Amino acid sequence: MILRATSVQYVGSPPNAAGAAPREPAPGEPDPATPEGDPDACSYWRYCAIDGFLASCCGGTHAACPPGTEMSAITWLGTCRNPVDGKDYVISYNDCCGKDICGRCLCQRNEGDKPVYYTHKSNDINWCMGTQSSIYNSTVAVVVGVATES
Ligand code: ABN
Repeated sequence: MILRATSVQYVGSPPNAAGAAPREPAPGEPDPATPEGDPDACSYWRYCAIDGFLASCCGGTHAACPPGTEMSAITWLGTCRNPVDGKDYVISYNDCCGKDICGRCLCQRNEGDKPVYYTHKSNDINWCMGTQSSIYNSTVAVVVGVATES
């Protein structure tokens, strides 16, 4: 004898049905609406090696300095993994210079950071050098390339 189910009744929402409310992301799992993360949050993937105030909280974006500041050309580089594609990217942490310290969204993640006596490997340095003003305001995180070796 062949039995065929012709209909199923669910109590509450059927699993994975169109229109069903999406489930909450598990701890550590990216939010499906913003899988890359939130550029205003210190946990954002590009900030893995940052030490500074997030420019995105200070009138700029994660990649653009706040109006009225100048981006330093001399910077500190880090390597961070993008959770969306699993690739490692070289990130340039340019300081934004020329306006008083922002004071919002201090973010210290420090991956790969070395003591200041290894100047070129330290993020604990005011990189507002060669800029019109040496006054530090905030920091951006610009992707400059894909890391090919570890
Ligand atoms: N690179 C950010 C920063 C600025 C001043 C002092 C320490 C760190």
